[in-house]
Amino acid sequence: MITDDLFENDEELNQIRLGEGTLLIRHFINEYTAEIITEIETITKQAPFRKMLTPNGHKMSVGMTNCGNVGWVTDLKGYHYSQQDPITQRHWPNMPSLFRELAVQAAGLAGYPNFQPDGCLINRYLIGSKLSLHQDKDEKNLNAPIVSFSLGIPATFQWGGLKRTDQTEKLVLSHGDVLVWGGVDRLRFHGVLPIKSNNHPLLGEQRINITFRQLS
Ligand code: MD6
Ligand code: FE
Repeated sequence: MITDDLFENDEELNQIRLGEGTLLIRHFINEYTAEIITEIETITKQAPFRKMLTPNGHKMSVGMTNCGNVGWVTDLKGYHYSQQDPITQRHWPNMPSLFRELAVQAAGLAGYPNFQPDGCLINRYLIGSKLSLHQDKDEKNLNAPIVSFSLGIPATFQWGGLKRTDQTEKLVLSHGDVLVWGGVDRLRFHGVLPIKSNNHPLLGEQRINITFRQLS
């Protein structure tokens, strides 16, 4: 049937293989974004966005918080995962089941059928916020992928290689896009260029990125 074929092609067009272990799925969470934003509002009432200190004492320009069993934090002692929010000394808010379901589904599409996220880092970028080139290597289980949701105004993402000095490709991540990466790509360097002035109908002058991680 023609309509089915068109639909399938459409789905395939939205899936872009960036590397052997990496799949970009454009618009994957589009129809859930309003609900996701409501969940983020609930989470940030309990665990507000804060600008953390890097180990060498720089305040990050990105506001961060977490939900789930474990959350990523940085302070003068280094990067680590913690079950408690260092501001409130309480557990991080629960990971909403919608978040988990969508992240597990995206991981499955990308070829990671056993993804069990237990931590979820939520980043808030205002105009000018950036994230320097880094590797995500604080997770004990480097076999599990990371799943990343983008919401709000677009970002230019830098997608590098396994060495910091490797050339980077630029990639625009827009509202509703999901990026899944693991396997041979798991330790690639990556970053976010300073966010350009823009406005999004649901989030205004903000970009929110949610990354799901499996620690165990
Ligand atoms: C961001 N994302 O998109 C930052 N890390 O705002 C990350 O640093 C990231 O998207 C690991 C895996 C996927 C990511
Ligand atoms: Fe990262």
